[in-house]
Amino acid sequence: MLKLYQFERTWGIPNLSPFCCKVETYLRMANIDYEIKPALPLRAPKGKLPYIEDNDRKLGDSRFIVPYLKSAYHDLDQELSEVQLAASVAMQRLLEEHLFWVALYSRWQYNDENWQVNKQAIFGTLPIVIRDVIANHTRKKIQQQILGHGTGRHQADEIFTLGKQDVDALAATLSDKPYFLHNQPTTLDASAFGLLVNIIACPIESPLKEYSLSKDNLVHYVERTMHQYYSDL
Ligand SMILES: N[C@@H](CCC(=O)N[C@@H](CS)C(=O)NCC(=O)O)C(=O)O
Repeated sequence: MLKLYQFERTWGIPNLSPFCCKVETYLRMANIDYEIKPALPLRAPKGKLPYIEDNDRKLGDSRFIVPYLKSAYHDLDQELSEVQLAASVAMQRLLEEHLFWVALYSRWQYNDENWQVNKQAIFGTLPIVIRDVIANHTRKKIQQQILGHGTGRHQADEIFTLGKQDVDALAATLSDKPYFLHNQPTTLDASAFGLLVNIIACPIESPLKEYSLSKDNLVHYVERTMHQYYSDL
């Protein structure tokens, strides 16, 4: 059976990584059997989670895993037009390459309260003697990545202004539809749910979360998807 390597579940959401959550949600939406292997990124083929193992194949990065699932199992996007497919790619990039960084900033850099909550969720099970060393080392590394991406070069209010623009774009695109592009879930829904549940339904407080909670359609979308695909959690 296909194995999905991802972080341990926490916070009552499928995964604290939007990308792990995206892949697991795709698997569930497409009715593909899988087994979860809790993991840390150390052994991942690209040093990041998620990755999968299937038929002696190891594959990292949701942007390669999902196309593999589409061709080997079930393509959730098969009924989309070329224009819808293009919109799907563009919106996934907004989520995963832009809004993601604002969410990451909220957890790892914005304030100490959030950092403590994040630290406990990710490193809480490590032996106490090494916990702080590893957590602080990882925090520095992630903050360097946020700086390298460019997001970390702005002030907090500017970063959240950028994030709110993405949230507006998502809320307007979803509008009052059940899914982003079609009358059935597609890859974009797996990606959008993966990040939105991580902003709206996790205990990381920020202007980004506050603003997202003001968008009723996004909040209901997250609740519906949780209910429909993760009633076991
Ligand atoms: N583009 C990758 C991103 C994966 C990613 O950034 N994973 C993060 C967790 S959200 C990770 O494993 N980070 C560990 C690290 O940077 O050391 C995907 O789509 O899967």
